[in-house]
Amino acid sequence: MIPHSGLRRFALLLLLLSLSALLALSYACGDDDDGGDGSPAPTTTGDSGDGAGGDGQGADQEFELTMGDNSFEPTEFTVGGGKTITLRISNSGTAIHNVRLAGADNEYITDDDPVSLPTLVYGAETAKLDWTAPSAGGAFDFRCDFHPAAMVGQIIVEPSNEPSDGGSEGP
Ligand SMILES: [Cu+2]
Repeated sequence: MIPHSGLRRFALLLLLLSLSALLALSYACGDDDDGGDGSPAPTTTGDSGDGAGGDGQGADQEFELTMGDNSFEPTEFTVGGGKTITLRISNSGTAIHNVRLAGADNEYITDDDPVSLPTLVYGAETAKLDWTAPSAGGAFDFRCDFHPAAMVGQIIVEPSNEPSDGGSEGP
């Protein structure tokens, strides 16, 4: 009988050779364009949470503001200076409204205007508006940008007695 082991060994050797050739080839290729396609790291991972932006974690004072077609109810709020306030807005009408607060400079369409979120409040929808009332106090206008003649109001901020630099709440 002729042993087949010699043939088998030859075949194995061939296989090994071709394998190593393949390896060398792929290694060379991979060396060429390193980092080209080898890093499919997705940069936009989905942490698109809904809570971004400090949603409702306890303003000092909260108020309800109802919109109609076309009016606000109420049209005046009194808040404390230096307090964080949240307006809970609901549109009981059918038209689109919003709330724009004139901000600390009491001028509309400036950088310090807080605007309702979302900025367009559709009929039967709700929104909110966050603001930190200036410690110095004053009267600050708000309006609906779509109906600036009919839908206006004011936030009266009472001056804060607390020292502006301190966190002490002495009597
Ligand atoms: Cu309006």
